[in-house]
This record gives sequence, structure tokens and C-alpha cells, in this order.
Amino acid sequence: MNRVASVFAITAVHTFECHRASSNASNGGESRLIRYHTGTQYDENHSQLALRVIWFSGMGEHGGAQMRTQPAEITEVKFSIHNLVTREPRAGLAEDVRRGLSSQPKRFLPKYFYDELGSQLFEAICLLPEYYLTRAENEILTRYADDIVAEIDGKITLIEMGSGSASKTRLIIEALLRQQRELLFIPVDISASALDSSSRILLQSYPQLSIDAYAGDYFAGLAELEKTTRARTLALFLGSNISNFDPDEALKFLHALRQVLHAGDALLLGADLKKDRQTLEAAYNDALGVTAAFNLNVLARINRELGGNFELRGFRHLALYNEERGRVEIYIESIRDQSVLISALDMKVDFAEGEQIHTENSYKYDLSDIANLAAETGFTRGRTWLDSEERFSSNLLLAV
Ligand code: AVJ
Repeated sequence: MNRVASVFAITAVHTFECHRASSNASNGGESRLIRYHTGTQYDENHSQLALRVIWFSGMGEHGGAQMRTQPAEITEVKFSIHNLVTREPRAGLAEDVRRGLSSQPKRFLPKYFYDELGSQLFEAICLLPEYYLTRAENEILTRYADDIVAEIDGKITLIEMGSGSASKTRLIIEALLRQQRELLFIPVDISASALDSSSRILLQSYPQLSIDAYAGDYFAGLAELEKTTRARTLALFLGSNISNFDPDEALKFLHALRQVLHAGDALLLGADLKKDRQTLEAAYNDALGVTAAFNLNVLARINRELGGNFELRGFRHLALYNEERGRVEIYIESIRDQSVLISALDMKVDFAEGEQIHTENSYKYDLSDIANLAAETGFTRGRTWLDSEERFSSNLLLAV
């Protein structure tokens, strides 16, 4: 194999100091990602900080030492991350925790599950025997990815909302690369660390790929994407990620996503199907306790980031299917009467025995729910693919 010694060098769209940093040569030196952290002098008027990783070739093994400010040999831009997370990332958490613990009943927002540990716990959930969703969707994409991408014509740009580790995305990327020579992939994810590591792995796997990533919440990402134009687009919203939205939020989200698409573009929407209570409750209350850890990690995160003193053993995880509303409801329940201090919020919170914090809803769909959602947001429901046990659906929504 002809291995060109290459490096990734990084420039920033805004001014900041570039600290020489560690290189990553996990694949034996084929490519290196020079990492750095931002200095203090980036443009205060921009809460967005865009990092651009530029591909050099033929620069030798120890690329960091040879990095130039004005590189002559830029061949193509392979990877950029636009960081849409606000400059003070704790401000959102602090305010939302204050509000959530002051309301009656108490509640948190599911986006706060996904700090670095939470993102990894979620990856572990996806491997659990009870959590059939990931395996079912994998089965569908393994079997039908070629059929799915064949439904859309022209050279395709791929967007993914909530890409996480992007492992299922690979099946779509590979199907697309059987159909076209190169591909622009635009992932949007709340976790910059997940984006960073998944992008590196994807770029190493597929030389035909370029990645333009957005770290931020879905609506911030969509607002940015609306400012740019692109070719025929396939958007992915996989893993039943839509399930955290209440019905009105799902409409709002699909509407905002529709705004960045054009007629002829499509959205592949993964949605978990309504089914028996036992299967659903087991999927959200696994025997190993990983989902419990994922849920309680929010308390641990408040301890870490906001100086809380939650005693984790004083709380337990609960998952209940609310059939009437078609959703699994997830709670943290206080085992006893207790008070908790959160120093960064200057706040004392009282819990009664049995009192619950509502942390998440996971909505379940049937195919008519999906058709209705599509019809109300500028899409029609195209083909739907199911796994062999008919637990999960992959729905192609066509922008009209
Ligand atoms: C990431 C929202 C799809 O609802 O199944 C998994 C999150 N929570 N186990 C889901 C989750 C607990 C998951 N989604």
C-alpha cells in the first residue's frame, strides 16, 4: 500500500493562539491530527469558533515540527468543526438545572445526559441485549442501505443530526460511495468530543470523504446549515433520536430541518415502534444497570460541574411505559427525604421520599404517526423498511 506520510494541520477561522499539541498516530503514522486548545484571545463577538483542519501531503513523519503558517501544499480541506456551543457552556446547564429543580414536578432536559461519560454510557446502552433499537436499525441499514440511497438521484451530500459515534452512518456512507466517487458529510451533534473522535475515524476509513461538522444543539446546527447551500441532500436522523421530542417539538424540528432541504432531498428517519410494555420497559431498565447509570449520571454531572452534593445512593432509576401518551417516561426517584446543596447555584433543594425528577421521554411511533408528521412538515412518507422482528422502522421522508 502506498502510504503517503501526511499530517493534518489546523488553522482557525478566528484568531487564537495555537499551542503545539500532541499528535495522534493511532493508525501507525498514516495520518496525524495535531491537536491544540484555543487561547484566550478569540473574537469575543463570536460565540462560534470554527476550527479548520487542512490536509497536507508529503510533509514527512514529524508533521508538527514542520507545520507552517502559510502552507504552500494545501491539497484539500478534509475536516472542519464549527463549534456552536456557547462560550460559557456551564451557563446553560446552570440555568436549566436551577429552573428544573425549582419546578413542580422537578425535571431535567435530556440533552444534559451527554457529557463525555454520559455519551460513553449511551454507547454502552446500545450494546445491551434489552436495548433492541440499535441492533434492529443496524439490521435494516445493513440489508437495505443500497436500496435506501437508490431512492434519491444525483450526487448526494449527507447530513446527519445527532451522529454520536456515527457507527450506523458508515453503512449509508459505504452505500453512497458505491454510487459516487466522493462524499461531503455534515454531522451535527451536541457532543464535540464524540464529533471529534468519530470524524477522525471516518476520515481514516474513507479517503473519499470530507467532513464539515457542527458541534451544538440541533436547532443551532440547523440555523447554521440554513445559511449555506448544498447539492442534493440526504439527511439522517437515526437511532430514534426523534423520540425525545414532544409532539409539538417533533413538528418544530422536522419543519426546521425541512427548511434546510430542497424539493427532491430526503430525510431518513429512524423511529422505534409502539409495542408491548414488557419489551419497552426492559429496554429502558436493563438488568446490568447501565441505563440507571446513564440516568443518574446527570446528578453526578451536577456534582462535578456545579458543585452539587447529590448522594447517588439516595436515588434510583425508574422507567415506565405510558401507553396512553405512547412514550417511555424516565425518572430519578428520591429513596428518602433529603436535601441537596448546589454551590454554583447557591441553592438548597429538598426531596421528599418517593419524589421524582422527570429526566426523559422516549416517544414510540406507529407508521401512521410518521405519515402524519411528514404531511404536516413539508414531506411525504416514501418507503419504510422494518427489521425482521418489526420492532423498528426506517422511514424515507421526501421533501416536496
Ligand atoms: C437517544 C433518545 C434515542 O430514547 O431510546 C436510551 C435515549 N435513554 N436509554 C432512547 C435513551 C435511555 C434514546 N435516544
